[in-house]
Amino acid sequence: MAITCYFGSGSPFSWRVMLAMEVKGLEYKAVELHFSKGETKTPEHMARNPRAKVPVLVDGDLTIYESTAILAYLERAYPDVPVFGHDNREAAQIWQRMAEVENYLGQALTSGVGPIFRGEIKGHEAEIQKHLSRLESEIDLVEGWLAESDFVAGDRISAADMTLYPLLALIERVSPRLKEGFEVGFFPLRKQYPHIAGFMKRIEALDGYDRTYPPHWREAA
Ligand SMILES: N[C@@H](CCC(=O)N[C@@H](CS)C(=O)NCC(=O)O)C(=O)O
Repeated sequence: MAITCYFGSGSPFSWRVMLAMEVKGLEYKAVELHFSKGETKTPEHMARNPRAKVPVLVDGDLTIYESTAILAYLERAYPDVPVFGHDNREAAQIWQRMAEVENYLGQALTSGVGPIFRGEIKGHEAEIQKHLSRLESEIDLVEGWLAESDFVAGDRISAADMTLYPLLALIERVSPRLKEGFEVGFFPLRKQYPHIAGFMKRIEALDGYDRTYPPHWREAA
């Protein structure tokens, strides 16, 4: 087995890489690094990624980090099942959606939820609410995309879906906590957004989806 993926449970960046490998039908070894035990900060891991983050992919003598770069690498190295489209047009659409998801929805999620989980709410309520409202607008946009097609960049699954799904799953998981102190119009996610609900179900029906599911979410369930 040539590919090893170092991942963190619940890390949306790790999850997207694992989904891509499942869709591509690749064999890989998933090695979990526990954030709570400082396993991303060991000298061994920092030699793989000096930023002390996951995911990191090791394929033979290549070590690569940053999830988007990993997705692009997997596509070049293992093109049999494409996840970046079949022609220039599809590729452009997929990259556009990926960038939109990452730069707007992903950013709003990180900015809105980060301070809450770091216990940094006091004095920042208005700012957090602004990010959560921005997040809601982004979710509205995604619902519109999914009203038009089964996946976010057309009717075939792509890297854009693998980028989006783990963020939606995270939003769904953290929403009950967010709604304790903030106005969260996107709760419950699947009830408010039927097209997103259908999309999530399609991803969850993928072969190998279970292997990508964050282990500690399962334990907590
Ligand atoms: N831009 C990076 C983000 C990776 C990232 O932020 N990973 C987080 C987990 S979601 C991490 O490893 N944090 C290290 C830690 O919390 O110890 C990517 O796309 O791979």
